[in-house]
Amino acid sequence: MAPKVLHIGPLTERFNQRLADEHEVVQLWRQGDALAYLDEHGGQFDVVVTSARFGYSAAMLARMPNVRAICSFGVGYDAIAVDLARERGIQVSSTPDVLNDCVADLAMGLLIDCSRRISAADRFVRAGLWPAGNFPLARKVSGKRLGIVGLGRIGKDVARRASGFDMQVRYHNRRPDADSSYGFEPDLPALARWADFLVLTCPGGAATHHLISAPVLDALGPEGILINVARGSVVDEQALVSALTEGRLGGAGLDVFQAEPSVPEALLTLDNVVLAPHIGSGTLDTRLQMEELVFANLRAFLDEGEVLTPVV
Ligand code: 8YV
Repeated sequence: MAPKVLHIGPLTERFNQRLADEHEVVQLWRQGDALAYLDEHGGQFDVVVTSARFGYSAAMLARMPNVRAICSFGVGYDAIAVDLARERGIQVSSTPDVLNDCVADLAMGLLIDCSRRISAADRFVRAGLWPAGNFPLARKVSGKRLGIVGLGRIGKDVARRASGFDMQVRYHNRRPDADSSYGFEPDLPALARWADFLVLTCPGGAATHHLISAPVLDALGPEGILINVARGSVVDEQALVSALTEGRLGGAGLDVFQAEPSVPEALLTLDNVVLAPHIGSGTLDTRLQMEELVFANLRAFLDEGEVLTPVV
């Protein structure tokens, strides 16, 4: 019998169609109440296809006794019940590396935008304010100090880009990275105090929940800029809003939020904040590579019994 695939949430039309053409698929989002559907039919499925956005909960997994692999679109797996999957010997794959460039590019874009105030300047020109006076002076990027929280694959690509801007780089990880020559800072507030820009590229999940809280934001200070291309959960969003509205933090470039797609109302009116709707990996080029990697993982699992890029 052909293996049965449960597709959790819609991706692009092309992806959905390709999956349905190549495999025997049920699209969960079309089945009404998801858990009620799985109570009745969960036992039929061998493989799950999901994404970083839709995830795959423990409640779903508990209703699916025969699942053997979970193939996810996206590098982050904080929304997937990986501990339970591991306990049950279920393989989990994500799509690492293929999106590093785009996420690192966006981090640099947000950093430059916040510092040089490109979005604010654009609003200024569109509002017809230029004839009435010059746009206020902004702050230089090149040669500044960059603190990276989470020097993993994406963090290293941010650091590499920053070297082209003659920036000094230090980082904070749980442990020093033996392969890296950048300065390791075990004390996160100390890194924030040193840095002009603090860029977050660490994974989401329980281990990094609200890692960036009021003391770290205060250490970054009224001239410091926070860039988050990681997960909304890494930042205490209320503390961030307070720091920004009270002028205790210089600015922020945010691609991710605590309760996407909701963005705190207070951020919408702040001119020193650049907001993006979780577009880190969102280019045609990268999304296609992510798609190919999901299909390659699925194929490898079905043909050889092993996914190619397992989550560790
Ligand atoms: C999402 C992401 O995967 O890769 C990740 O972890 O957050 C993004 O690339 C994308 O929005 C699709 O869910």
